[in-house]
Amino acid sequence: MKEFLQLKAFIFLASVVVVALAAPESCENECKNPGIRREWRSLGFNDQKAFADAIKCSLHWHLLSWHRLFLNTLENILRSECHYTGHLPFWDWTLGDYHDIKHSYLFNADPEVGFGAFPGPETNYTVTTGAFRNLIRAYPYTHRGQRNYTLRPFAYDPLLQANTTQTLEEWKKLVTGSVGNYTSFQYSVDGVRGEGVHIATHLSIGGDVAALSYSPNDVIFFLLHCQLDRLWAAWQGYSPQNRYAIGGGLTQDLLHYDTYPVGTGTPVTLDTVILLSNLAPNTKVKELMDTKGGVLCYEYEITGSTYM
Ligand SMILES: [Cu+2]
Repeated sequence: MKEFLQLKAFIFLASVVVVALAAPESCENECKNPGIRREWRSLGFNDQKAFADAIKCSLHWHLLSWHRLFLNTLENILRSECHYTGHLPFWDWTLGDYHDIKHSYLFNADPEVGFGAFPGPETNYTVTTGAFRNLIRAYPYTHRGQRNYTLRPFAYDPLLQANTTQTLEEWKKLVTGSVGNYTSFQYSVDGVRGEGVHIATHLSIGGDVAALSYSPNDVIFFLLHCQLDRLWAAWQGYSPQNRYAIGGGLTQDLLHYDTYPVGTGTPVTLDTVILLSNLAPNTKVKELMDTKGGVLCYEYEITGSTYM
């Protein structure tokens, strides 16, 4: 039961991602030249290395938020503090990776641009290869990053495979479903019991990125969440009814989770103010509804799963 409550809390925090998008308040400028967020594979070695180097530079920042503002803030930090001239990359698992996530392109041992091969019990699932192998994570105790891939991470349904959520077919279902109903969309992305692509991806990779309160310890977190941000943007673009749809509540009801999977209590509206500690100005949800408007100015590279 405790584990399930943790999972629910995990889903809640994750849900803040979609609800809690923020952007700085000054946005009178038009977004004429949006930054392009690219799929990792299309970056090429030099740009991959530039990202890896910038991430290593930036990681003295300790951030624990999971939302569009968070990613935008990180992107700004990489560019302003770490001499990074690119934009955040995303990981499009529908490009075939889902057949074998454990051996997918990103998780390779290259010392400069690899995210590290999946480790085994001999290192206690500590990632010992890849560009980020030497990063020490301070939370919740001093350690090197861990991962433990589990194809079937759901205790309540031992046969359910996480990668069934990562197919192109599932992606299209999410983008084209829930028209005009944000709550239903987020519900589908998370799943009531973590069976949606968002939570399933976290849980199957395992280790740090599967942890409720410190999943950003693993750099793959950022590429994973860019992909989810891209999914949301695709859904927003699919129908005019989706564009400014928002929903859910500010309070999580764990006792009636199935009834209120996206929160209850004070409803989240376009005027809800998102707080990101003091890392970014307080921002209203409506300033985050357009990746090329408000305080945001980026778009996603077109890939095989772009479906709008
Ligand atoms: Cu997440």
